[in-house]
Amino acid sequence: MAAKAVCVLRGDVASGVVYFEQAGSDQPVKVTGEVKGLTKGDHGFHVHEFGDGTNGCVSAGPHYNPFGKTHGGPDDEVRHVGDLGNVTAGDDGVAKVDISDKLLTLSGPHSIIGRTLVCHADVDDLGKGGHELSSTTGNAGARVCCGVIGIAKL
Ligand SMILES: [Cu+2]
Ligand SMILES: [Zn+2]
Repeated sequence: MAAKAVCVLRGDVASGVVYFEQAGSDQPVKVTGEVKGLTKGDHGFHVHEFGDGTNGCVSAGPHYNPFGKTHGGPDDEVRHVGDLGNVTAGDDGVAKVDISDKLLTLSGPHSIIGRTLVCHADVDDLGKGGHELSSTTGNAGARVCCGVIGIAKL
């Protein structure tokens, strides 16, 4: 069953709109859109566990990790479901998002709908940075914008 979702990211300076699309429950999820107001370079990009914005992006909790894995990059065998790696902003502060991910899903018990998409201030080291936070967050720093992933019209 096809499904579509949308996320409006908001922050003090950064913002964006990101779309999710899945042709069927066993198909990859296409993630497209853009985030603007970023510093030039790479920014960690993840689905976090909770759709809770009561304390800004902080109350979104940790990376969505229903299988109890270690943090990694999107192409790694061992990763959080929410680990989408980095998006890259150009001189204009805009990052184009164009990701296809085989672990995300928009249906079933591990659906990401109702959870929060977060873009970070710093680069996600994909678990390989040697920092104490590498294995949990990729040491990606502050949460510059975020939004709850909601059901969109097909
Ligand atoms: Cu994150
Ligand atoms: Zn992670």
